Amino acid sequence: MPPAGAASPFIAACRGQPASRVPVWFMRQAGRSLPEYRAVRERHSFAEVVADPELAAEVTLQPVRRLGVDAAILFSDIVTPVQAIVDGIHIEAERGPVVVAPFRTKADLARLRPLEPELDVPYVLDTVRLVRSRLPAGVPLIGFAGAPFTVASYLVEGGRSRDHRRTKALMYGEPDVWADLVDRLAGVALASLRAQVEAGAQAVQLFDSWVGTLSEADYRRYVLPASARVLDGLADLDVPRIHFGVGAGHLLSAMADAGADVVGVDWRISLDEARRRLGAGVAVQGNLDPAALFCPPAVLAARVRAVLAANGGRPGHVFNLGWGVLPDTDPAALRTVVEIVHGHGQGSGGAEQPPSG
Ligand code: 1CP
Repeated sequence: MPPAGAASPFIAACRGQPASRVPVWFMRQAGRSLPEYRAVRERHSFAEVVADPELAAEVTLQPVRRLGVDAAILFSDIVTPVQAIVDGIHIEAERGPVVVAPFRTKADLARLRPLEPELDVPYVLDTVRLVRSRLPAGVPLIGFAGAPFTVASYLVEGGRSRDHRRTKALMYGEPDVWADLVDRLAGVALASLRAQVEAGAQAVQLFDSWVGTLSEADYRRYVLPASARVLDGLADLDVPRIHFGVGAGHLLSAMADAGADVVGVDWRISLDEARRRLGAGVAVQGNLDPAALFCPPAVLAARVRAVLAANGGRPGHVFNLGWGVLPDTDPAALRTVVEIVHGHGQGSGGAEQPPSG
């Protein structure tokens, strides 16, 4: 295999190296904001798309074609691997993952055996291989997994939750059961990510979407060891590891300590402040508010430039939203963001020069 994305601005930025331009991709770039995705979903359920490598590869490539982003992200879901080994997990279009019999006791842990990716989720790996064979040169594929805490929250709550009360009750009240649960989920995420990289993924993102609900002390005690097992377990594969949470500004340095090369930042703190918290040697990803895509073009453009200015031209910035693309976003606005980011710094000495004036 050629060196992972040797000529890719995305890989360079993930490694903190100067890039030919600021790279940009969007979390949830495949999905309901794109008419061509909705057309596929009119004929197939979400589960059908994920389980069919041709359909999943097509949907993964749609935003690359339409938006000109610098990376693709595998079309799948954070619960796809556990769905393959636990009965009664499905995804509802509006609600997200639903677990018919939630995990509440020590006895439930027996339902979580280790993942054997080539046997349990062969369609995911076939999708990775298909996408890799079809992506334009210089556009890497990002593989992903749900982090142990966030996947555990779906298993314990039975679905989405506002306050994560049952998850926290288990975590605080039965720390041994909790530790066993997140350790098993770390094993699932690690096996899935290693298999995705072996199949051709050139970077990985660990999504810990709901972890911002914890204090730093509880994060370090109850979550960090499991997430570190996933991220450290990928170190020998030499692919950039991105670690992301929502509302997790207070956890940034702890999330970097878990073993990330890049930490995703939402819009609640500036990239400048994020860099102060992360220290040298960690790249940043983010952090335009997805709601900005609903603003008039001049307002959107100003907000994109403000994100670029907060990074101040430093290497090691992957432009992204602070969270996923909202479903009714106009794809033309996403395209505008790509054009502004790609135009930034070009013709005035390169993307890595601090803005003048
Ligand atoms: O570009 C892409 O769309 C990539 C594929 C992708 C990814 C990376 C999907 C497809 N889901 C995810 C990750 C994911 N799934 C996360 C982490 C990122 C984030 O926080 O946004 C989470 C929390 C989920 C769980 C999930 N799956 C939800 C959220 C529910 C909740 O609790 O708020 C939803 C709505 C789903 C279903 C789903 N997964 C993906 C899509 C496009 C959809 C929408 C369903 C559809 O089209 O029918």
